[in-house]
Amino acid sequence: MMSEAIKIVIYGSFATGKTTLVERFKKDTFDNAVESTIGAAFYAITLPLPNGGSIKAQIWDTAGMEKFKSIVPMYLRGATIVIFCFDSPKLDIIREGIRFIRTATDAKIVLVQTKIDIYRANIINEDLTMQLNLFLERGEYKIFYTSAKTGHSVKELFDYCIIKGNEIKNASFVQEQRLEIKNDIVENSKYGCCVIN
Ligand SMILES: Nc1nc2c(ncn2[C@@H]2O[C@H](COP(=O)(O)OP(=O)(O)OP(=O)(O)O)[C@@H](O)[C@H]2O)c(=O)[nH]1
Ligand SMILES: [Mg+2]
Repeated sequence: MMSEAIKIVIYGSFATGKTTLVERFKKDTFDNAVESTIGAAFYAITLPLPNGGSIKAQIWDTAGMEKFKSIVPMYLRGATIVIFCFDSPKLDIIREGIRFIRTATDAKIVLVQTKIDIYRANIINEDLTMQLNLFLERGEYKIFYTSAKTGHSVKELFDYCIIKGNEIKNASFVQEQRLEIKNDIVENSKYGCCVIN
């Protein structure tokens, strides 16, 4: 319906695996010694659809280093989807991250616990798992558990984000069209009223 690319922003603390995740999706590679991101990196993605069409996405991979924190909101603005990455599933880190994202955008937030190949073994604390699940249900957050090392759930994550982002964008486009038509009707009826008087 729309040709404009959807904007997806990857957000998360230093070394949580944001760049490695998008590199796995884009190039199907895994780099043990990837360099820390400076500012942000940009990826253009085209997702082919089974019906022959395609969806274009702009993916912004932001820097997690503390010194870049002040410029991250600039990238978050105008996003349709924010992929929020964390490696350790601590509730206070997740809450704080969501608060930070919300200062810049009301985009849909998709949570991603990265490095599941190493962190899975650490989630033996049942209390923490229960608290996290409750929090996710209440906030209706979608969560993916990924490993860029093994490739686990990486394609599923990006496919979901691109397709969902496209749906959200199309829905808001239809909403805007409706508003424009409504405003036109109001304007015309005002004009008609003046002519009669
Ligand atoms: N075992 C394992 N290591 C990973 C995984 N994803 C990333 N890493 C490693 O974690 C380190 C940090 O990865 P990056 O992708 O640079 O993290 P980042 O979030 O982009 O970091 P900044 O750009 O500094 O914010 C690298 O050494 C990666 O190889 C994973 O799924 N499994
Ligand atoms: Mg990076």
